[in-house]
Amino acid sequence: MEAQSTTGTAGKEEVAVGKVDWFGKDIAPVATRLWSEIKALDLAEHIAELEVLGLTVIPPEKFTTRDFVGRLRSALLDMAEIRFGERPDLDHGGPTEAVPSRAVGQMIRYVLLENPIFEQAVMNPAVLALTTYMLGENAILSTCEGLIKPQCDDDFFLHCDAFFMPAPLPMVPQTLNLTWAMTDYTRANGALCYVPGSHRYCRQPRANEGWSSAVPVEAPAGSLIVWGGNTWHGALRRTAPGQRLSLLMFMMRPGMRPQEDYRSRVTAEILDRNPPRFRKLMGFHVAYGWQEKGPDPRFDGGASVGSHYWD
Ligand SMILES: O=C(O)CCC(=O)C(=O)O
Ligand SMILES: [Fe+2]
Repeated sequence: MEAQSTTGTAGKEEVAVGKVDWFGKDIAPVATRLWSEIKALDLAEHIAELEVLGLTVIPPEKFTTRDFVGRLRSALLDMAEIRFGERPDLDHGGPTEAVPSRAVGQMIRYVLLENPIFEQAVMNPAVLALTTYMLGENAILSTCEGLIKPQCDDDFFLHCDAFFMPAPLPMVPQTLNLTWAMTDYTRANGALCYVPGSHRYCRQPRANEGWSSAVPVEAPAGSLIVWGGNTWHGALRRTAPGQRLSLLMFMMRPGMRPQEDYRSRVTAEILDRNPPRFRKLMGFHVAYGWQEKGPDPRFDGGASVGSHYWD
């Protein structure tokens, strides 16, 4: 079908066909490219689970290797040792025994720029394809952090990751959590839990609401657990000895404010060794935050901006 004018105002020069304004981008090529990626990576069933249930688990053999997961786990343990002065003992507990909020565990913050393996984790093709499907090609990385969870007495409360957003939340997700399990997720190990279908409520749960229909997410080490920003989730208390370890990658739409600031500290070397999508994850296409001089010309002042679902 031939492209139509977007102005339609009689007597005015109409926008020329082929000359695309920011908000009139053609979605078809993006959708077609995304579908090819989804098929090639065998993710269609996971997309369906995200739509119907609000959460999906990608088994390790579908998107990674045992070797990569082993190296990622060691890199996270290295970071914990650097930050907390002692290497966590995943089998018997360890330094996180002292964390104030044991129900959620201890975060190992801002690890992305410390080891290239974390860059490779966020650039994993399945991570990117699911991010594009849920948040578009312009999504940014908000956090890349480790989480160590020790034995604890309390469940971690149900919530959805739509922070600073009042209800009703948009049905289209605004954030995406991709949690890479580094140890087995079982009930006794303090697994994540979630309420199937809850993403359709488009609001936070009220206090204690949802627990009667929450289900544990049991998954072997190496799995990628993915849920959108509307899905109600929490975590079960860990009754088994030892600690749960995971890598949390949290993505958001580009107009939102990332929790971890990478753009001011990512080096040219790191940018150069990664494909262009990495620059976007760091937010280099978002000029927001300008001062008297307006948008910094080093940033893309709008050419990347689109209004479509998969922009
Ligand atoms: O991994 C968990 O136990 C839950 C953490 C959480 O709420 C999150 O990553 O958004
Ligand atoms: Fe959460």
